[in-house]
Amino acid sequence: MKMLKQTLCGALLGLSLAACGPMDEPEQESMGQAEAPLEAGCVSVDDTLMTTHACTHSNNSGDNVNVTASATRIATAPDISTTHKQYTLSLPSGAEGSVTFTPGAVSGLGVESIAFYLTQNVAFTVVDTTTSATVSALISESVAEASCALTQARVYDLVPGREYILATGPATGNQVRIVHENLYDNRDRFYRDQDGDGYGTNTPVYRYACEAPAGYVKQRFDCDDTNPAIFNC
Ligand SMILES: [Ca+2]
Ligand SMILES: [Ca+2]
Repeated sequence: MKMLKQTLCGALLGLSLAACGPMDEPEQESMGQAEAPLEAGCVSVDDTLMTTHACTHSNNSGDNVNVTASATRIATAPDISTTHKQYTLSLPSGAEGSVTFTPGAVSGLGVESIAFYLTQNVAFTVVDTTTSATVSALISESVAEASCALTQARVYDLVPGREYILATGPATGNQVRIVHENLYDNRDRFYRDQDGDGYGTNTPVYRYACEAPAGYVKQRFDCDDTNPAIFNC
């Protein structure tokens, strides 16, 4: 499926965060996987520009919002849907706490892949308030970014406009911080490296915020991708 390509500052970290927003680009093929909310083969968001972006918010005190989480899983729990924020959740002592989250429509695909970054490896449950069902995480992993307190990532496919309850904890210190990112907002470009010299062709393939697919690299400028002795040209 051909789609209008959109990227965000995740791929353009030189821009100020205040300027974060989608930018139209020419149509591109996207490995035939653009239909899927979480693209096939996307198994990790560690070591991606999106994680770096989330850490930027985590480290910027001006992006921090303090929230007292609800002691019960209710739809009236405090909302943490605003983007480009870090939410510091105060949890009930020794117990879990709940907040609510409603994803915005960004991709136009009817489902949005949302990454929740956490500062602790604690229980994290997402409940759909429409169906009362618990939503399964598609990615649940540790992430490592220098000078960043975010150590965990959980990725879910969620319906835009629908309210979800996020229940987390208990946590050390009765506090956990959360930064959320929309994977579609953080599309990144990779280049096919057929000859394995570490340099790809100059034609980008866009993916949601994921690690590079097998056979693709982030470095382009291979003018002969059939000869590993020729690269950076
Ligand atoms: Ca190459
Ligand atoms: Ca080459």
